[in-house]
Amino acid sequence: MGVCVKVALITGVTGQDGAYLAEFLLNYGYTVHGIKRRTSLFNTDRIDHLYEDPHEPNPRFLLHHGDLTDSSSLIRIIQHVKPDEIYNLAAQSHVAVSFEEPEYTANSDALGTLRILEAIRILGLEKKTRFYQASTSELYGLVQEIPQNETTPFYPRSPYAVAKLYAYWITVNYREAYGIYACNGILFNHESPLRGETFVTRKITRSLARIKLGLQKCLYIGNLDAKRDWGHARDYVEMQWLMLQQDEPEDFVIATGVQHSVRDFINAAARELDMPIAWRGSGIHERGYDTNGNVIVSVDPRYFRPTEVQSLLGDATKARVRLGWAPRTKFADLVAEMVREDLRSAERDELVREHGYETFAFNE
Ligand code: NDP
Ligand code: GDR
Repeated sequence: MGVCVKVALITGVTGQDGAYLAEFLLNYGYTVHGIKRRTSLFNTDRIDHLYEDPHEPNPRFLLHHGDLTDSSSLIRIIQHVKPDEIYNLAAQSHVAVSFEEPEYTANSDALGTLRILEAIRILGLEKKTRFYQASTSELYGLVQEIPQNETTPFYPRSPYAVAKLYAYWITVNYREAYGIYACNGILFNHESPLRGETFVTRKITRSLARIKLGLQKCLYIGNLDAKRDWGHARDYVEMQWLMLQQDEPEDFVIATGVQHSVRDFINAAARELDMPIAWRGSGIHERGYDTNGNVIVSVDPRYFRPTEVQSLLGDATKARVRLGWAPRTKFADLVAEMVREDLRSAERDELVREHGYETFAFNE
């Protein structure tokens, strides 16, 4: 692509969106810096293909250790990198986990955003550095309008969503108070083969692929009737970039405008695997059976949330009209791609097992 001398800093570069965005920006000619957490095992699987040996001259992809809960690391990195654009994608992003770790979620997702905005200010980068905040459709929570757009009232329903509500408003406030070019992308659910294994879509495609090959017996699932507007992460990271290329900073909803239930997703993935499911029972007794009468899907109330977001459907008209953006990937293609990739990795595990080695996979 075209010649670009811009420098971007991505927090959460080791996550699903971080990986797609880093690849997108590198293809565009950016120098990309990423912040990763110190972990006891390597956590760079999603970006290993982008790795450049830092000993080589002029690497364009560089990683730094840092954490959203640690101002010192954020200030030091931002001072060193002096980025033209910061994409704040890092977060404790699992809604169910946020009920178990509410304080940590608030620290990283709410205060972490403030720490970055303050670093921009402390370092005098208000006029240089543009800031993207990964806001979320979870802000709408207990939905008060269908579909949801930029003016729909918020009603967060989890510690995660409440933390993200703070992050949303502190981004707006620093834009208005200090003239920072700061935007919220209110993104609806977006998935991919790189999606974390405990989010519902990936859990479904991974489990059904493993069940198909006899590596797992059953998919234990929570609320089958929850409805989401699911898009592809690859399409959505383009919008994150586009939002920072405008004359004036604004907030945008990004969504497909099409809604499916968790049950629809399971049925679609099972169809891809030629493994039709017959449903019987209801509520916590609902089960899905294969053609031999084996239970392969079972509702487990352990996965219910104390407060649930039952239904989300986005209206991305503003992004379409103002930025010329439209999602490219259809629901069926998203499901097919995720199933295909998870079947490949299940086949790898099957091979390993055939050669006498044990494989182990968490079933969460
Ligand atoms: P992931 O969970 O895949 O990635 C989150 C990233 O944040 C990982 O790199 C993770 O590191 C990092 N991280 C977590 N906590 C910290 C911390 N304290 N300090 C530094 N880094 C941290 O999320 P996604 O890529 O799916 O989402 C990206 C962002 O967009 C998140 O903020 C999410 O809340 C938001 N969002 C996501 C949507 C979606 O549908 N995917 C929709 C709307 C918003 P590690 O790899 O070490 O765990
Ligand atoms: P969500 O995504 O909470 O929308 O947050 P998730 O895939 O976790 O849940 C979607 C819906 O499926 C229901 N569900 C289950 N969810 C999980 N994880 N595991 C299950 O077994 C299960 N069974 C049913 C959930 O109750 C829910 O209704 C995601 C994250 O990426 C956030 O960071 C992001 O902000 C929002 O999407 C938009």
